[in-house]
Amino acid sequence: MTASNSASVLLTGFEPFAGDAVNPAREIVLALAGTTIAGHRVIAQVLPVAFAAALHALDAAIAAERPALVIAIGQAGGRAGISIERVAINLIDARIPDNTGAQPIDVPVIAGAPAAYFSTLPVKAMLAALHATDIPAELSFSAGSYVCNAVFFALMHHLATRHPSVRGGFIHVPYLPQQAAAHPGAPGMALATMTRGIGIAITAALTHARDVRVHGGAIA
Ligand code: PCA
Repeated sequence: MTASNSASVLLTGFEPFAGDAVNPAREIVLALAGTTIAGHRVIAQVLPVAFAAALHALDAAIAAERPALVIAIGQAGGRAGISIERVAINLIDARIPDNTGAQPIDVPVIAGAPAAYFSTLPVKAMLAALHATDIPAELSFSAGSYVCNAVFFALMHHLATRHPSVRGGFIHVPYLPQQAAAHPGAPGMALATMTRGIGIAITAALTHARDVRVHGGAIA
């Protein structure tokens, strides 16, 4: 294990998928690339929406950058707020094919790995920081069973087994307004708002070595 580059944060986003022309996750990470947040340089990596290739690209980016913190970001059309994920599961069950046509049913992300990992980000501190603003945000207990969850799981397994001192996690974001307009009933959020919100979440993650102890959760 080599030392991390304590001065950098790796942010990953995704290319568009499911017929959409844009993915807000890509736009957010490109907007934040090269900026400095809480003394950490932001490095952006756009991942393919492809089960195998996304995991390879993620591993390569972590190996190349040795970041102090890794946050993967994806689009969750239909959600209304910035959605901080708590749990990654070792399961792929693809409702639609990925961008290479692969559509696995009920296979593990990584065979032999644990059933699940928790985010190691201070999720409640991040949520509190967002709730102190006008940006809608929530905790989520499922990142789904598609490429985002697979990247989240692979990220947590990679860090747990190779870089245990490096924290990581996943955040889902809503549709952009132009996407929401094409999906009647689905909420949208402006790119500037999402980008500001992700910046606030990253700042909270970098400035809280431990999470805050406040009530959260959901009854069902
Ligand atoms: N969202 C998808 C994959 C890529 C993305 O941005 C998901 O939630 O799995």
